Amino acid sequence: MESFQKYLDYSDEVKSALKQKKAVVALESTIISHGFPYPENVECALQCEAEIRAKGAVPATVAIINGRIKIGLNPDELEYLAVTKGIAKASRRDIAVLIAKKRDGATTVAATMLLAAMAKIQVFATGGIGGVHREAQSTFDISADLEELAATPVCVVCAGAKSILDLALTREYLETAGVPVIGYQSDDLPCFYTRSSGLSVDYRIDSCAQIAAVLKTKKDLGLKGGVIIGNPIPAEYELEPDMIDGCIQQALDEAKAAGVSGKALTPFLLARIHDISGGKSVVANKALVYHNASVAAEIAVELSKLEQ
Ligand code: PSU
Ligand code: MN
Repeated sequence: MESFQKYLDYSDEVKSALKQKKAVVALESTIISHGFPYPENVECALQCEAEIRAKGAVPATVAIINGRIKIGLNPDELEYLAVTKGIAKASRRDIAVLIAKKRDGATTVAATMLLAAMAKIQVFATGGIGGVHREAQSTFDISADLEELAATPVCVVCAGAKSILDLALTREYLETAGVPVIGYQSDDLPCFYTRSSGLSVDYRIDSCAQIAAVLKTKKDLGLKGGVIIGNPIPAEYELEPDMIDGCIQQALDEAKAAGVSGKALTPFLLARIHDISGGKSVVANKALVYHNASVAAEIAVELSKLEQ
């Protein structure tokens, strides 16, 4: 047994699925504790799990609770992460400290990828990834999610990234890091609330079976690093670009005026966009996350067929 396994607690459902090489999809928990207001956060977490089950896969929401790495949470644990104030936002750098101090942590994309890889889970669904922030040329604010994508072999199904980031620089970073950016039924990199960022993806792939074939090939070749699947928000939920861009700009201006930086910046912007948009951002955010969960489950099911 690898030395890290003693830190991991698997839910019974996830443990038996992994043993039988059945499809499993990881989900992050920062989105629960810091990405949505209550009660939408717990509603979203439960519905993501339902979407994954509906496609015949098993959900594994990842978090750190009382110093234990949880791979698969029960509804009480989801509720705990949703209602408890002050749960740490846990990225790669925080994991060992939180565990040694027996604390709780809501895992970001970076931390969820790395813990999913320890658990041998290859597919992960989220809303949007972190990236290179606007004005990173002077602030150096580049999400640890990108470093993790460079290093850790997990496929991240997302709706691209929000334009709180500099998406063109994020794209350049991913190219340098050797991370394939694949559009699912899309030629363009999605922009979270809207279907296109105006930037292209590296490859468009229209079927989950074909995406699974890419993942299998990459694994067989021993290539390090992740894969991004950009899955655009369903058209009926897409927000009007000028409206949402205005909200994002206002949130960015407020963050600057208030001097918010570091790990607090992304949660601050998400909460402000929610308020400024009068809740419209949350409706769109839920819809795109559910779609990502569903597509991720289809990819995981196809991948499990290739690995039987
Ligand atoms: N983007 C979103 N919603 C989120 C996040 C990003 O639209 O909830 C969260 C994810 O957990 C992501 C993290 O990994 O924020 C990135 O934070 P930072 O920019 O501080 O690295
Ligand atoms: Mn940052």
